[in-house]
This record gives sequence, C-alpha cells and structure tokens, in this order.
Amino acid sequence: MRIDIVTIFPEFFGVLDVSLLGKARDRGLIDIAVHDLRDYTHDRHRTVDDTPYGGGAGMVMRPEPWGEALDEVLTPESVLIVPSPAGERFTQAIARELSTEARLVFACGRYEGIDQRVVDYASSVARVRELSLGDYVLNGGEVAAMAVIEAVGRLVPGVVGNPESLDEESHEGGLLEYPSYTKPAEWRGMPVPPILLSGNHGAIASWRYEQQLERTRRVRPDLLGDS
Ligand code: 6GU
Repeated sequence: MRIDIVTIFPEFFGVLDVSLLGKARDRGLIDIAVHDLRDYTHDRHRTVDDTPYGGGAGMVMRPEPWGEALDEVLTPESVLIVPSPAGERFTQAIARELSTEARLVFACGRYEGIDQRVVDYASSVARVRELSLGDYVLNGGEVAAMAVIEAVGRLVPGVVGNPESLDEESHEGGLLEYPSYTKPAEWRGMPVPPILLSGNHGAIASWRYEQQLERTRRVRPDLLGDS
C-alpha cells in the first residue's frame, strides 16, 4: 500500500518510523511519503490560508496549493481521505475497506478547513472520503490521519504477525474485548479469575463471552442496538 500525506506539519508524522508501522515500512509492506503543503505555494510568505468569503471567524485554507499538491499525488486509483469533524464517522468497517486499497492520500487541513472546491475537484479525479474520529474537535487533521493510518495499516496483510489476533478484537465481533490476565496468578492480593486456570477451554470461552456481553452492556449499549 502507498500512503501520501499532505500537511503543513510534516514533523507530526515522524512517529510513523517507529513500532509496528515502522517495521511494515522497513519490510516494504507500506510506503509512506509526507509532503509539506507550503512547498506548493509561490509567494514569499508561503501562504496557505485566507479569510472566509461571507465572513466569520478563523481562516480557510486556499485551494491553489492543495490543487498543485493533489495534482502530484492523486491518481484515479487513489482514495483521498479528508479528516474532518464534519465527516462520516470512521469505523473498523471503513478501516477494513480502506486496507484493501492500493493508494491512500490524506489531506490534513488546519484552521476552519479547506476551501470546499478542493474536495469537489478531487471528487472528479478520485474517490473521496471525509472521515471524523468522533464527536469532538481537534485542531487539525494530523492526529486523525495518524489514527486512520494506524487502524488501516495494521489490517494490511503481513503487517500484524499473527492475523488471528485481529479476529478477537473489540469491534470486529460487534462486542468489546474480554479482560486479559497474565502471571503472576496473584498480584497485590488480587487473584486471576480461577476459571482461567481450570484448563476447561469450553468453560473459558463461555466466561469470556459473558464478560464481553457484560462490558458492552455497561459501557457501550449502543453497540447492542439498545442504547
Ligand atoms: Cl477527523 N478532524 C478534526 N479537526 N477534528 C475531529 C476529527 C477530525 N474527528 C473528530 N474530531
């Protein structure tokens, strides 16, 4: 998979060199390129924003640098992802869909967003998805892009060593994960639930499923359709 990121804060993406995604890059499974939006400006001050038509608070990102940057990285087989609190909610199902794509491009906006014509134009060249992480506001698209890249990248075949570990996770089965324990069998007076030491795999599976149901009912009843 090829990932291009356009941002005015290329330094944000240094962390993609480490951990699981860093290894995936070293192994050639994911190729990530970060582009500085200001490299596509032509004025002395490398201006990327201006005041909004119609008035209002804040600044809007001008379309010209975005147009030049996207002309360079966007292809008909790309999916352009625009992180935005006004986008559709990003889910594990969308992460799964995106993990099968050959090329993803992230357009990270700051301030009050990007001139709408950039998204309208890009829609005529490639598929576009405006994605929101949830119902709260971040200062810009960079942290959201990172979250999407991590969620998608770990689903790319070969990135996670044991693919079975992807199956039992929260949100894949529609329920939250069960609690996990490791050694020692007792810690600070708290024993591990005895059933986990029983060797009875059927009983352990039932107990884990009950734990998933109980936890989901308690913290995310919306997932069970009875919020
Ligand atoms: Cl994707 N962007 C911004 N700026 N804020 C957000 C978000 C995205 N998702 C939740 N809040």
